[in-house]
Amino acid sequence: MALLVAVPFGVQAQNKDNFKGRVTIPLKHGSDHPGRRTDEAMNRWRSHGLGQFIHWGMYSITGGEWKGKTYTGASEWIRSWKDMPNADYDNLYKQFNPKGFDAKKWARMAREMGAGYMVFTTKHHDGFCMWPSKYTDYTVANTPYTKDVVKQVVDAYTAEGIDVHLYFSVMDWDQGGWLYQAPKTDEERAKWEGFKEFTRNQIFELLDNYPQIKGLWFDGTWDKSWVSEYEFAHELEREIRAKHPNIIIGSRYRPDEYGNRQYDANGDLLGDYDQSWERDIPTSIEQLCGNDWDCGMTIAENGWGYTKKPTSYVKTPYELISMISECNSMGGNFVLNFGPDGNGTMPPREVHIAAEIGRWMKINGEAIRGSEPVTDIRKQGWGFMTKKGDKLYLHVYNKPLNNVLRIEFGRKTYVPGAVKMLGDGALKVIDAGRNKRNNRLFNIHLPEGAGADGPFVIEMELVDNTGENDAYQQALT
Ligand code: FHN
Repeated sequence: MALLVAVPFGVQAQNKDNFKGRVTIPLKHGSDHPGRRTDEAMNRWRSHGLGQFIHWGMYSITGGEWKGKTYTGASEWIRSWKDMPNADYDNLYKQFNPKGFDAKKWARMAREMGAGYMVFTTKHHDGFCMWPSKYTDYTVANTPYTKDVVKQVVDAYTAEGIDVHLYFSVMDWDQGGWLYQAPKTDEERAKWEGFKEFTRNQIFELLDNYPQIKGLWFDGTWDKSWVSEYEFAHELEREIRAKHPNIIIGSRYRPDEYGNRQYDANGDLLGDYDQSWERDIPTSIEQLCGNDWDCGMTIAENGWGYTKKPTSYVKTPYELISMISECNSMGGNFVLNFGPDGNGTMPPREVHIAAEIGRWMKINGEAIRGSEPVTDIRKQGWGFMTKKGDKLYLHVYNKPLNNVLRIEFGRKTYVPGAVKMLGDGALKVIDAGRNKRNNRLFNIHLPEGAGADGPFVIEMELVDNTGENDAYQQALT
């Protein structure tokens, strides 16, 4: 039975680190579906395992530099830098004529990398629209390029079998109506109402123009102005879902009536998946409270748009591949961001990373795509686990020095059937007895050169052992 308690305005939600649903308070604008969506569209999203994010806009022209100075913040935020005059930024679109842009080439690269879906920035915080929106002049139609970028991306990726989700920033620095605080004066209220209508129109324009998209990826929803619009945002979400019933919308989109974002006041997820793991990976699956989630990751330390010279550490393919395994071992999708330059060209360092990930995914992708997390086998130090049906996948990142990999199964759970290395041959497994908990231990003997080429995956058939009766007779201690 629901326990009714009065919660003052401003009460914070139990967040993802806290216990979920300790008390239940009546919410008009809380989660619409506590628990995971299990329809076909959501099952498909969940099965992707790996996605691609692309940030492309007018900030890609500057690439983190202006008039010989380097901006050390996230390059797509350069307009907010003191050394970048707004007027200069706002006129960049007059130069936008990306001769190197070939959406089909990007889509092939993403497919080769093993991405099942992609997220594309239709409009970032600067308000520039990469599609010819009829609700503003600040669009690609008014650049020398003139052509609809979003359409080319949607068509090219869809043709490669890659699902497209459209990124849309609600915060819009170009529109005079955008506010950071809730409107206070009549004049502000009038402008704000106009802005809300503009936002609604643009979202429906995207749905009308590109009906084949699978999701909307909202951003820029953190300011008080939007957070106080829980009712409007909820109603808009209902309208979006009525128009596009299977659409996938993350937890960043709308708050509840107490101002909670991502999770409502009852600790239930606001949206179809947890979008709060940006550039971050949970330390345990328990933190996710059973929710779907994704991890959007930058290649550099931070910054999503093109950077001529990265001012921070650039992750290696090895590190990124390990994140793919790690996220999937906890049931999440890993979405790696790419930032093409103003000419539409992918930076060679990012092309290299995509190719290296693709090389790994070609051999090991079956341990990622459609995989599920493993919750009934103890996590072990050599890496991560995923599973699919009766197949267990051991993602090995820390190869034991003796070339013998140990796996421990709980008593009356499983024993290994056939074991092989993906992309290679069968492996010898030795029954290594039981430990004091009467759990079963098995030693997998690795070939000499295992790991020379990077992380590898072992596929193990799981054989049911629930009927096992024998147990080691313990001495009393
Ligand atoms: O401010 C943006 C940032 O530029 C980037 O677009 C990321 C992508 O998830 N979202 C915001 C920060 O959370």
